[in-house]
Order: sequence, then C-alpha cells, then structure tokens
Amino acid sequence: MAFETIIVEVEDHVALIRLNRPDALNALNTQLLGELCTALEEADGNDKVRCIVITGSDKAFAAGADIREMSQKTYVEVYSENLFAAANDRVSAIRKPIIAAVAGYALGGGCELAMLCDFIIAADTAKFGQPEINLGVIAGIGGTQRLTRLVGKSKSMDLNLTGRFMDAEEAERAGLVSRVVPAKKLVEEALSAAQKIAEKSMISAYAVKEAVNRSYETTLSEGLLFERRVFHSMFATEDQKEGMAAFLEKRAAQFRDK
Ligand code: CO8
Repeated sequence: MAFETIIVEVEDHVALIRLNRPDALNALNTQLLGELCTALEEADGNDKVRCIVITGSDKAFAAGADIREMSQKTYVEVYSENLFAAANDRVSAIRKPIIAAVAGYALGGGCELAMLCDFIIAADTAKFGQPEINLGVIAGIGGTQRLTRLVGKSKSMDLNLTGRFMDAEEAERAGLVSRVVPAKKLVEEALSAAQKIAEKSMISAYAVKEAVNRSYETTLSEGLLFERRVFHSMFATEDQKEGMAAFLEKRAAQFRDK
C-alpha cells in the first residue's frame, strides 16, 4: 500500500517504519496513525518480516498528537469517535517485536507511541515528555499509566504535572529506555538489535512478548505461573529441540518457527 505520512522499507527480515511529517515534527494526525497501524499490521502478516523498528527524524520521533487537528473537537466528538483508542489497540495487538528508535522530541502521544513499542532505544538527543498539561488536557494513551509503571510515581507525576522534558540520560536512568546511543548511530543500532531478534525463533519471540506484557497486567504469582506454563509449552516446539541441540553441538541454531 502507498503511504503519504510514513516510509516503510523491508530489508533483512526487518521492517523499518519512518514517521514522515517533517513540517509538523511528525505530529500524529489521523492519517499518520491510520497509515502506521496499517503498516504495522502488514508487517505482522508478512512472512519476510521478523522484527519492526519505528523511527522518526533527527529532530523528532513525534512531537505528540496533532494539536491543529484536535483543537476544535468537542467532548461529544472525541468520546463518540473514541479518540486514539484504535491506535492504542491496534499497536498493542501486533505480535512481532517492535523497537522504537527515538531521536529528538518524543512528546505527548509521541512518548506514548514509543512506550507502546516493546522497547525504546534512544539517541543522545532524545527528549521525552508528557506536556499535555500545558494544553489544558492530560495524556491520552498511556502517559499517566504506562509511564508510571516504567519510571515510578514520582517521576511520572513530575513529568505529567510540570510538562518538562526529560533527556536521554535521565530516561535511561529512570528505566524508560533500554539504551542510549550516539544520534548518528541510532537507526544502525536499532536495526542491528532488530536483526538479532530476527534470528531467534518467532515462537520464542511471541512468547517473550506475551510473558513480559503479562507482568504489567497481573500479580507476581499469577505472572510466574503464566511464565512457567509458557516455558513448559516451549518443549512442544521443534525450535526448542533445535536450539538446545545446536548449543550442545557447538553450532548456530537454525530455527524454523515450528
Ligand atoms: N501538533 C501539531 N503541530 C505541531 C506539533 C503538534 N503536536 N508539534 C509541533 N508542531 C508544528 C508546529 O506548529 C510548527 O508548525 P509551523 O511551522 O507550521 O508553525 C512545526 O511543527 C515546528 O514546530 P515549532 O516551530 O514549535 O518547533 P520548535 O523547535 O520551536 O519547538 C517543540 C519544538 C518544543 C516540540 C514544540 O513544537 C512543541 O512544544 N510542540 C508541541 C508538543 C506537545 O504539546 N505535544 C503534546 C500534544 S497533545 C498529545 O499528544 C495528546 C496525546 C493523546 C494521545 C495521542 C495518541 C497518538
């Protein structure tokens, strides 16, 4: 499908999706969110793709939801159309691993989109924030919820109440991002991580996503039980036999997603 607000490239089993509305710092309007969700779903259904990277420009991953598009909406309109709910649900439903590669601004919905990905690799230029309070609203798809689970109540309150931006170093210290890399190497590092993931069994990758995500939805004992059941079930796969045999035979595993 032809897209106007994103650019999609598939190479070496990785789909690289670039948000591409440079004039608006990749603000997330209806068209961009629709195209992004469609591209993610296409990648999820494409056998050639085993991992997905979402990135923006050097200046902005995304500076938030599109304020121009939202500004005149009424309560009845946003409630009726369930504003942003579809984007949250469609991105959450993607089964293949998604890495957010963030340079520059990841604000409001941009920070929330990054948190919807499975992990975030940040350039040393990245700036994260939930500045919605400056617009007379609050975060809409996870800025008060996912962010609080990731960085704790105090920093989440600080960011959501003051609207200040957090740099990459602080974001890594707080646990929001998994690693910080030089801006020039951001996409290269994210693609390299994605290619590493692409070498694994997809069955294991799906299972990791399900199990880690479950930890946010349940108690520790229920989560541990879920993990154990999934761990046990992996022994029904050919990839478990192959992975362990390859280790013992001192060779690279040839996973077949079976
Ligand atoms: N929406 C629409 N346009 C934007 C946005 C945005 N969020 N951010 C920047 N732009 C536009 C500017 O209007 C400007 O356009 P123009 O040249 O036509 O005037 C262009 O991008 C460049 O921006 P600036 O001139 O402001 O660039 P600066 O380098 O001076 O400043 C900032 C960069 C600090 C990032 C500044 O642009 C800014 O503060 N942007 C708004 C940040 C913000 O408040 N984000 C939160 C938006 S609300 C939100 O995200 C609600 C989330 C709900 C869920 C979303 C689910 C997807």
